[in-house]
Amino acid sequence: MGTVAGSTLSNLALTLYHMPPTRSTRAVWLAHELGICDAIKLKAINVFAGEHLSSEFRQLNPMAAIPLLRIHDKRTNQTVNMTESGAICSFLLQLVPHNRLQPAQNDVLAMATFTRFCWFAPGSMDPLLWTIRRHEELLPGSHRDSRSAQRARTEFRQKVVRVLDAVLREWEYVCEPYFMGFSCADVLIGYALWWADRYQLLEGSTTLVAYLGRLREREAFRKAIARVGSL
Ligand SMILES: N[C@@H](CCC(=O)N[C@@H](CS)C(=O)NCC(=O)O)C(=O)O
Repeated sequence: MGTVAGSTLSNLALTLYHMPPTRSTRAVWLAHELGICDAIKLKAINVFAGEHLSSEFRQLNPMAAIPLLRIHDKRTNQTVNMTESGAICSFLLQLVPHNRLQPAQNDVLAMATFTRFCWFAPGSMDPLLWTIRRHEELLPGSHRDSRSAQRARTEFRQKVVRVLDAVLREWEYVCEPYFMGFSCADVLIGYALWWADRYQLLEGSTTLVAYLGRLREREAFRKAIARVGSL
């Protein structure tokens, strides 16, 4: 991933609609890891109170979901509304040239591993967790399907946990040994594991429990889950 051509941080006004513990936590966590959180205005939005359903917010994001990053280019006076927590993290990385949270572009195997695990979180973890959330917590009782939730639980334990456990049993972070150390992939996957832990999905893996414990101790993570405004 290169840097965003010519668009240095100082040319941009960034506003992130955020509420912990939703997926906007990924973007805030990464921003703290990159040391750029001061350059992003956090706008609290209470999804539990339905603020994301207002017509004002739907105009910004018709998906009625957070995170939403508003990117205003001061030079052209144009604004883009960016959604998708994974994409926002990828964009933030590009704002900080030579950051230490991603491999160099010409390091092919590291890049392949990094890209795979960055997509693994929103692609293979979030949908299972969202199915559990909908069928165990969000939908009205008569619309819940306990078999769908149960299937998602089984798939998470048998597939996701197995894949991550195999790497982290030997290594400290998910992209190792191709890229040594903590990376943006750990933010994306770590967030999903934090969510999965709420559903007791990590109970079979002392490796993943220990990994999540290490991530939760990071200062950037702790800052990301702190309350915003009155939320
Ligand atoms: N794929 C999107 C999903 C965003 C999403 O669904 N966010 C949830 C919070 S974790 C939300 O705002 N839900 C509001 C709702 O569904 O009513 C992403 O990764 O950013």
